[in-house]
Amino acid sequence: MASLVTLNEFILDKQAEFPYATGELSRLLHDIGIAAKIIHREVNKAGLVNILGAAGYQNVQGEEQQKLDVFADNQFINAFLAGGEVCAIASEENDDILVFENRKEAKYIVCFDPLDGSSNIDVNVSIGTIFSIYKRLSPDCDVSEKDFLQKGTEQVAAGYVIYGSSTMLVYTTGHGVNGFTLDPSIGEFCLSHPQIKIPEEGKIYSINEGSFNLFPKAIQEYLKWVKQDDKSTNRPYSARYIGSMVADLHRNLIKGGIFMYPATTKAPNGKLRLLYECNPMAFIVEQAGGKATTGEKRIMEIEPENLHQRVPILIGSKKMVEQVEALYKEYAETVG
Ligand code: AHM
Ligand code: MG
Repeated sequence: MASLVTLNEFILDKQAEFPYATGELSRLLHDIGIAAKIIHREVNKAGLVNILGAAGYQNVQGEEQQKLDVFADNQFINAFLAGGEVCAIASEENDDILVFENRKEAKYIVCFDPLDGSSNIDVNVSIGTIFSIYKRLSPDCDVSEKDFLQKGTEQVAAGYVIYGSSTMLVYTTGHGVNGFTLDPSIGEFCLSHPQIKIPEEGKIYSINEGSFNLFPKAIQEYLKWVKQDDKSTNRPYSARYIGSMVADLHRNLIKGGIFMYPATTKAPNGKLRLLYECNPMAFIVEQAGGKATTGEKRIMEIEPENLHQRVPILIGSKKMVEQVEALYKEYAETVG
């Protein structure tokens, strides 16, 4: 029987491949693994304890915060505070960046969504954590919001944790994507999905189709196309959408597919946040061989303007994303 490789062993092995590595990023990834295990524990007993439901106040986007959102946010902040490699964080749950005291020498900043898809908590559907790690820009001065407004191409590492039928941590440092499944009996994330590659093509499309009438023409035409019957192109495709980006994307990463949260006439920038939802997922999917775009521009090349900025996103199997991009181009030319 092949021996188990734990997340920590894997991180240390990778660090050893880089003779000048200081171990700071390794320690930071290790801290994220610890926070993820604590959140896993709470998510799993969420139905048992009085933790379900709203915390009674709203976050910066005017959405109601769930108790578990607050709990998860605090776990990550505590893990970074204890670790010492992070000088500041930005999170979906906090209006402004949080600068840690006495961490001026720390190299890294982290953007994260502590519990994405939180409207699914009360109904026992998979939820996730998303994180994105950058080097601070200003080593000698105080860290500021500017340090967070870096393009996705500058990410040092990114990943997500999915709290599903099992809990998994998937991450990249720009050398491929690896997935680790939590074995609760030993409390360790174990390498279960080495070098994940997203199939070039798939037959799953994931989108909130209830908004069909509000979508751009390119998306509407694609949605009509996927439903047609045509053996040679494997159509009709399968619709799969549970409203948890991490879970919807994780499935498509493994099986092949496209996830779309486009602009709508009501929300011209879409819904999902560039810094802590789209960029990290784009980094992972590109590292697995897929693509992520707004329809017109590569997600990771967008110059961020503010912390909670939203962008439209089409992400997944390369050929599927390229087909929708071609439709965007076609309809832009028709209008232009
Ligand atoms: P959240 O960050 O408030 O949880 O919202 C993000 C979630 C994503 O996980 C998911 O893809 C999307 O919202 C679903 O939105 P909709 O209900 O509009 O389809
Ligand atoms: Mg979110």
